[in-house]
Amino acid sequence: MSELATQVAGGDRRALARAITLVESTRADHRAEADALLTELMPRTGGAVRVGISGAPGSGKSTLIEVLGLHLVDAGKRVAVLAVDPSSTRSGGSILGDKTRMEELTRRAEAFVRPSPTGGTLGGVARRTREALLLCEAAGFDVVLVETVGVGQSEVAVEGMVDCFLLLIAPGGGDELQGIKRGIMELADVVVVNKADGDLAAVATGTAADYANALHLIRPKTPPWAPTVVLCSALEGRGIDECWAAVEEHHRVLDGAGMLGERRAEQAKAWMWSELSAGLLERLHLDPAAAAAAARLEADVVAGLVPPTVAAEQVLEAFGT
Ligand SMILES: Nc1nc2c(ncn2[C@@H]2O[C@H](COP(=O)(O)OP(=O)(O)OP(=O)(O)O)[C@@H](O)[C@H]2O)c(=O)[nH]1
Ligand SMILES: [Mg+2]
Repeated sequence: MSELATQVAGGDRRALARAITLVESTRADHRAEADALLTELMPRTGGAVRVGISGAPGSGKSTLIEVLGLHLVDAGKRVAVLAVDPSSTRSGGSILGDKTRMEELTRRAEAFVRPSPTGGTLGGVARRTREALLLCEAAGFDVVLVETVGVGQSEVAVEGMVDCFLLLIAPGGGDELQGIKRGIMELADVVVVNKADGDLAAVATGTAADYANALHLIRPKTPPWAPTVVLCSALEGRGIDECWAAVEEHHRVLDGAGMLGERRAEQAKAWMWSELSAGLLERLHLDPAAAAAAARLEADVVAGLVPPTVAAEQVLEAFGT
C-alpha cells in the first residue's frame, strides 16, 4: 500500500484529513492520486453505520451531533462528522465552520470533525463527501454522521449516501408541518423532534404526534421499516439514547431483511451513473465538434428557431465526429 493509504488504514486522523483534502482537490494529478488511494482502500470500507442528519436552519443539528457524538464516543465508538453544505458555495461559509458548537467533540481523540468543502456545485460537494465517507470507514470509524442543512436538494444527495436518514424538526404549530415538503418526509427513516425542553416541551409533544400521524399517510420507503418519531432535547442531553436506539433498530431491521447491502449497492450504482453523466457532459463540453454545434444551436434555440429537443439531438450527433 502507499504510505498515505497505510496511515489512513492505521486510523491516523491527520493522514485522514490529508486524504480528504486530496479527494477534494480539483487538480488533475491530485484526482489521479485520489482515485488510486480510494481504489487501494476500497476493501477496508463499508464498516461504519452511515447516518444523515438534516433539518431546517437552527433546528439544532450541530448541537445534536455534538451530544450524540460524545454519547457514542463514551460508549467506545469512533465517530466521524462530515457536512454537505450547498450554501457554502454562495456564502463562502460552512455549516461546520462555526466549530465552536462541536468544540468538545473535536477535542476527543476518538472523533473526527470535518467541515464542508467550500466551492463547487452541490454535485461536486456531494461527490467529495461520499469519498470522504469511504475514507473515514477505511480509517476505522464506527459511525459517520453527515450533516446537511434542510434547504433545496442537499437532503436528497445525503439520503443517497447514508444507511439511515434522520430528519430533525424544531417544535412548532400545525402550519409548520406543511413547511416540510412531503418529498423530504418521504426520505426520513427517523424523525427527531428536538428542543423538547422548557416552554417548548408541550409544543414538542404535539409536533411529534403530528409527524407520527403524517408518517402514517406516507408509503414506507423501505418496508419492513416504518419511520419512527423520537423526542429529544439536544441542549439538555435528553432523548439522545432514544435517537441512537432508533438508528440502531433501523439498522437491525434493514440488515435482518437483507436490505442494508441492497441499499448500499443501489446507492453505489446510482453514484456510478451520476459520475458517468457528469463526466460525459464534461467531455461533451471539451469536444470541439460538439461545442461548436452547441454554440450554434443554442443561439437558434434562444431565437426560437429550433426546438430544444432537436437541438440537443444534433449536438449529440456532432459529439465525437
Ligand atoms: N431549547 C433548545 N435549544 C436548542 C436545542 N438544540 C439546539 N438549540 C439551539 O438552537 C440554536 C441552533 O442550534 P444549532 O445546533 O446551531 O442548529 P443547526 O440546525 O445546526 O443550525 P444550522 O447549522 O445553522 O442550520 C442554538 O441557539 C442552539 O443552542 C434544544 O434541544 N433545546
Ligand atoms: Mg449546524
